[in-house]
Amino acid sequence: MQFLSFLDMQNSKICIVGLGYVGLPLACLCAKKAFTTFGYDINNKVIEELKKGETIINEQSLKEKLALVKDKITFSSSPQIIKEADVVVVCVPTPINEQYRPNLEPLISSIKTVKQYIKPGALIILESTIFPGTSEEVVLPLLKPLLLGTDFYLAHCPERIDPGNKTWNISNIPRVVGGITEECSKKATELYKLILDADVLQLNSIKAAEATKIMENSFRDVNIAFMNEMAKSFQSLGIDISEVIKAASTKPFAFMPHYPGCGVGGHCIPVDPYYLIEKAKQSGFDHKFLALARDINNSMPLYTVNLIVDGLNKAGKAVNGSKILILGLAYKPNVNDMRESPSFEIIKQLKKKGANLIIFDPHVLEKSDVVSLDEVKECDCVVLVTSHHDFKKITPDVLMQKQVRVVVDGRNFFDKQSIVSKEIIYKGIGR
Ligand code: SAJ
Repeated sequence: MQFLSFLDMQNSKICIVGLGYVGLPLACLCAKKAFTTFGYDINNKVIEELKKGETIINEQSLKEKLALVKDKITFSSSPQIIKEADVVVVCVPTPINEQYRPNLEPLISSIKTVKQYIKPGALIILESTIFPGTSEEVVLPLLKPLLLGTDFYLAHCPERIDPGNKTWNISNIPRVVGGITEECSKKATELYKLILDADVLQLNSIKAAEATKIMENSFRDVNIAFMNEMAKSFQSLGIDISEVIKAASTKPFAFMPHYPGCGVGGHCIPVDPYYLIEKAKQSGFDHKFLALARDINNSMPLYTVNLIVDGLNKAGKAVNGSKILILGLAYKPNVNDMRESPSFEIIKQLKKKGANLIIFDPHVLEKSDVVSLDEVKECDCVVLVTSHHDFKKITPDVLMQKQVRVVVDGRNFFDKQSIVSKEIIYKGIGR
């Protein structure tokens, strides 16, 4: 297959394997850029909804993009559709299991399917987050006896989707690409330069591309852990960490604010470091720092529960029997994604202590006990887990009306002074 040129764009066909929060935006973008675009997913329900121009992904901008191009994408749950494609982009989940070990099953089964139907000479691109070495040690062997450079080409372009981000989207986020061979790298780089309106950096190896995403997200995890440890320290010293972060941020260089919280959720940040930790172990290196950061971040839900215990005790109450309103199930603001959300551990621990819980997340009403805060007439304690914009309307007066005694602010979201001024006990994370 010749390198893709702009003229070839309309002739080349792209199949996206896995139509979740990574694959679906990519399929929409390819269709918008006039590629003949196929969308394949094993979940027939997902396919049926997409054929109607609907998606369970609760992101307005994606829904709008899908509505514009839905008739330009051929959606199917039959892998036969892969046969048509000159390019196959694999965007399937790579979660971790209970023991924090990478679960490559979805990737492995996808590759086996792709192998069965791949068009000779097609370019296979992996966007799923994988540990350095996965492409060469796991994916390549699965594609045997197909011949690299004849039957297929293989490259990795780590996904950088940030659901809900209004500034950075799949089209304008710069990307990095690495292939098994120079030719693989060039083909994949050429492709992304055609699809994206952003810089595309071609790396010298596929391992470098695999390591890039892991570094990006491990960087974020350790910085969050740093702030979580500072928060614990400042809480004991009576220092307001929010004020100190704001102060440190006035330094115009060499400081990058991150924020303490009741836990680190999502499908990337709390997951990706484990990929490197596990892989490095195999080569005899122990990522003490990454592992420590993970332990610190994993300790935050319990730290938050202890703040709830202390706050209620200060109000002369026990958790047992207290009415506690949990605000937020999603792992980050203004989305409905609950993966790895700290809310679940907090809820589990409070239930164990006999709390009477009311759960409310305006973005996850199907898992909420109430559909509006108006339904909550009174409660002893309010715990904010997710800083949804909707919660801005919870003023100290609203708290007073509901006879709230304690506020535990898991994201340092509320105005502490205004709450304290109403003689409501306030516990933040490091403030
Ligand atoms: N969190 C903190 N403190 C912080 C930042 C985040 O506790 O300072 C928590 C959030 O509450 C959440 C979790 O960490 O529970 C993850 O938050 P996130 O903002 O990192 O959100 P994600 O998981 O959607 O991260 C994505 C990542 N993008 C990709 O992997 C392609 C990440 O690399 C981005 O940095 C991040 O979006 C972003 O910047 O928004």
